[in-house]
Amino acid sequence: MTTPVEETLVLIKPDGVARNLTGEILRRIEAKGYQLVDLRMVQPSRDLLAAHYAEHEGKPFYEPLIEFMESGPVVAARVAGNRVIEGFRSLAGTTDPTTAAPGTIRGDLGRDWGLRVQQNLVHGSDSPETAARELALWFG
Ligand code: RTP
Ligand code: MG
Repeated sequence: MTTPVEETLVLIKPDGVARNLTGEILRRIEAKGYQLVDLRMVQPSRDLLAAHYAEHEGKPFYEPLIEFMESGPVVAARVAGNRVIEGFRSLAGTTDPTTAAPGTIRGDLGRDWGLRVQQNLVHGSDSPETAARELALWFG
């Protein structure tokens, strides 16, 4: 079985940065064996977020999601590894941190204090096409 080396875009969302979890999240990525190829802290513009989340435009959670993502700095990482696109999403856990499995970033570190589902600490690209598009957006 081949294990293609891929790159993915990981974002540490404003809740992760505000809660001082940047180091813990990057530690988990590195501990898995993935490479941090590039890293930057960004205060994302609405235009960048609209492009990033274009697939969700018109959905009920779109506006709250954009507002949340604008609410503070985000750490963007270009991460490389064998099947890292799927692998990072597995490391992150399911979208809703309330039900994400223990051992995952969202399951271990996500909160269940009535906070909104978008406050789920991280983003990871979901396909090679998405990864290429998103890496171009965040890293040019
Ligand atoms: P991500 O894109 O952030 O890696 O997360 P994902 O694939 O697991 O989730 P996706 O369906 O792409 O949704 C993108 C982000 O929108 C927020 N969301 N809120 N029902 C809701 O209120 C809702 N659904 C999704 C989350 O922040 C999710 O990560
Ligand atoms: Mg997604």
